[in-house]
Amino acid sequence: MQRYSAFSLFRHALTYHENWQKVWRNPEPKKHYDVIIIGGGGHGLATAYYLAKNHGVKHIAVIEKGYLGGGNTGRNTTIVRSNYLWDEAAQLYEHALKLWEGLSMDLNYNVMFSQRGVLNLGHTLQDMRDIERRVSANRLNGIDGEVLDAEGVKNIAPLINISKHTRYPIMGASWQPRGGVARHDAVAWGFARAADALGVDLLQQCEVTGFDISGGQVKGVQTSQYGLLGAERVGCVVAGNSSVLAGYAGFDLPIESHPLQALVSEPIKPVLDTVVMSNQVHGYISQSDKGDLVIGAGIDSYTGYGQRGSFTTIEHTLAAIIELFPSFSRVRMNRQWGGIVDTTPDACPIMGSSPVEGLYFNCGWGTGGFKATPGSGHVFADCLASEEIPAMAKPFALDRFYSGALIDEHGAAGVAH
Ligand code: FAD
Ligand code: PYC
Repeated sequence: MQRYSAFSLFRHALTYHENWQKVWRNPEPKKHYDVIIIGGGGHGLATAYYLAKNHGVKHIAVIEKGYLGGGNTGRNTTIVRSNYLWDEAAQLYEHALKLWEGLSMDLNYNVMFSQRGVLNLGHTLQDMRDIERRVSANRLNGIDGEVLDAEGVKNIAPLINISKHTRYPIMGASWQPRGGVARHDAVAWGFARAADALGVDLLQQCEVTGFDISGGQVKGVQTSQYGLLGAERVGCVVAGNSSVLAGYAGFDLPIESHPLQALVSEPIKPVLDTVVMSNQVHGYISQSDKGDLVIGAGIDSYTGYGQRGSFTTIEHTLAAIIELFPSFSRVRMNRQWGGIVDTTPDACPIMGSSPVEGLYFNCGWGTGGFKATPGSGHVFADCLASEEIPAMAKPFALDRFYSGALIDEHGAAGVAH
C-alpha cells in the first residue's frame, strides 16, 4: 500500500483546495449585461452558448443558485427521442435531436450521445392503437419510427419477458432508432465550457431573489451575492422554480412542481443496449456506459420542492421493471434521488415573452426536457436576441392558456406522465 507523509498529505489537501477555489471562483460580475440568464441547467447554459455563438451577444451572465447542472439536468435518466404526437412538439424535439447529432463536434466536448434506439412498449390493444397513430404522425413529420410486435421487441432487447402470462403482457412497441441517451453532466459541462470560452460570465452559488422592474419593463435582477445586476433582457430558465420566479415578477404561471425520481444499480456487464420505456407500467430503463442500470419512475402525485420522491412510487416502478426483466431481480440498487419537474396542463413547455417587458420564460419542460436541451437553448436564444418570437416557439407562448390553443401531449408522447 502506498504511504503518505503528513507533509505530502497537507500539500495534496492544499492543492485540492486551491483547485477547488479555482473551480468555484466566479468572474467579477459586470454592473450591466445585455442578457442575464437565470438558471445554470442545460437549458440556461445552452441558451447562453447559442446567444454568444449565433447572435454575437457580448455581455451575457448565467446566474445559478447552486452549481452548474445540479438541478434536473444532473438528475435525469438522459433519454433522448423526438417521437412526439403533435406537429408543434414533434418539430421542436426533432430540431433538438438534429442538434444532438452534431453536438459533441460543435462543443468540442464528448457529450456521449449514443443513438441506441428507444422502445415505447404497448401492453393493451389501446396502447397499440395509440402507438400506430403516433408512429404515423411521426413519419408524416419526417421522424423515424416503426411499429414492432412482441417478437420484434425481443429481437432488440433479448432479456425482456414477452410471455403472455405476465401482469403487463407486451403486445408490441414503437421503435425510434435515432433516439438514445447522452451523458447528462457532460452536456452541462460541454455547454458551460463553450459558453465560458465565448466570454459568458458563469456566476454560481448566487441566487436571484427578485427583479428590478420599472414601468412594466425589467431592468435587472436582485441577487444574493452581488446585489442588483442590470440587464437589457432577462431569460428565466429555472425549471421547477419557475412559479417562484414568476411570483417575484408579480404574475402566475400554470405550472405545478412535482418530485420525479430515478435510481441506478451497481454496475454490471453489458446486458441492455437500447432504451425501454413503458407508459403503462410507469417505468423506463437503460444501461449506462459505466454498466449501471438507469431506472426512472413516474412523478409523485403531490406537489413539492424536495429533491426526493416517495417510496411507494419507486417500489411500483421496480416491481414493474422486474416483471419486464425478471433477470434484473438479483441486481442491487446503488443510489436513488429526485428532481423537481415543472409540469404544465398540456405537458408542453412555455417559451417566450411574459407580462413584463424584457423578461422571458423558458420552462414547463416537466419530465421530458433533457432531450430538448440543445433545441430549447437554440430557439430561446433566438427569442432573446431578436425580441421576435421565432416560429418554432410561437405555439408554446404563455397566452395559449388564455386562448385555449393547447398542444396536448399528455399520455401521447410515450412517457408515463
Ligand atoms: P434544471 O437543470 O433544473 O436547471 C434549472 C436551474 O435553475 C437549477 O440548476 C436551479 O438551481 C436554478 N435555479 C432555480 N432557482 C434559481 C434562482 N432563484 N436563482 C438562480 N438559479 C436558480 N427529460 C428527458 O428528456 N429525458 C429523460 O430521461 C428525463 N428523465 C428525468 C428523470 C428525472 C428523475 C428528472 C427529475 C427529470 C427527467 N427529465 C428527463 C426532465 C429533464 O431533466 C428536465 O426537463 C431538464 O433537465 C430541465 O433542464 P433545465 O435546464 O430547464 O432545468
Ligand atoms: O421524456 O423520454 C422522456 C422521459 C423519460 C424519462 C423521463 N422522461
